[in-house]
Amino acid sequence: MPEIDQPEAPEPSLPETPQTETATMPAVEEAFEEIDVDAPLVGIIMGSKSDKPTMQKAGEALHDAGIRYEVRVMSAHRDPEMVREYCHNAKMRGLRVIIAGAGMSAALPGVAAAHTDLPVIGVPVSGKNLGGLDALLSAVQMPPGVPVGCVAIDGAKNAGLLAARIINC
Ligand code: RP5
Repeated sequence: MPEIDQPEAPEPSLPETPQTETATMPAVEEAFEEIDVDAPLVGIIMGSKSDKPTMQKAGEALHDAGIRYEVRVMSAHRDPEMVREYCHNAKMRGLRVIIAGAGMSAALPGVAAAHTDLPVIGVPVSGKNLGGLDALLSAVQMPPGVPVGCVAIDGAKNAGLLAARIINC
């Protein structure tokens, strides 16, 4: 095929950037650097590593809903200071919901709710004794003023789905 001579295109001229815009760019970049777009929206906490197989279902539900989450092991009784600090800072860090799972009458959901005004969803984890009834009562029978939403014993999947609904409201 014969080559067709193209008329030489004129050099594209860049629009002049106003001085003010150039001057403010570093400030804008700095502001954007401070926004962590990957920050988690849900904190999944649990009283022991032994709760992980049960609590994993909450993470799977959030993953399927496209909601970022983080997972931490902290016991209301063994690490009370860590729980206090985590829940106290949760809202400021951008978390919107806390899912707290614990077995026995470990009280993690209630202790979490005592240190944050974020919605706390309790997951009673079944243990070797009492089939999880102890954990269920410790989450569901909270005294007035310290609300904990409680799903079924080992109901971590519903906790994840409920957290997703709260976030998508
Ligand atoms: C609770 O005690 C935990 O949430 C766990 O379900 C239960 C037993 O903990 P481990 O002895 O397995 O660490 O605090």
